[in-house]
Amino acid sequence: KESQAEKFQRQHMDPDTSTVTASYCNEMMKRRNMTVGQCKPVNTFIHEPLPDVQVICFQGNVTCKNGKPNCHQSSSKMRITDCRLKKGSKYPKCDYQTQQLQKSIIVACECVQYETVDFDGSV
Ligand code: PAP
Repeated sequence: KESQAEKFQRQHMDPDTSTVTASYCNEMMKRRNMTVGQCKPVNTFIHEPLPDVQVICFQGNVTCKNGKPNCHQSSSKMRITDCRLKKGSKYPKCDYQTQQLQKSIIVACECVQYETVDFDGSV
């Protein structure tokens, strides 16, 4: 079974893409299996090396949106792409708006290896 850390990487990690096109989210949301059964409404991809994302678990501690205490905010800005389902898009045709941003990100971390398990937002 897919671990929480593996799920985080599938849903949020894309280190090798530097420039995204308008169709990026439509392609990536499908390729990473986030359009199965329903269109995942909002998702962020991170274009930074995995180790640079994992060390966020040792950076500023913040409260998660769900009230848990295990979230961390990156001390530097990261290259990210926000994917947002367009109004009127109907499953199974998942049509996304693609927006490239540079923001500090917030992730949840768990376990002794301090693995990133949840993308909590960007600020
Ligand atoms: P997301 O990363 O876009 O939020 P989502 O699949 O909603 O994707 O969440 C990833 C996992 O992190 C969820 O667990 P699951 O895969 O077993 O369903 C979610 O419950 C979990 N999660 C959310 N917030 C936290 C948190 N603060 N600490 C640990 N796990 C969390």
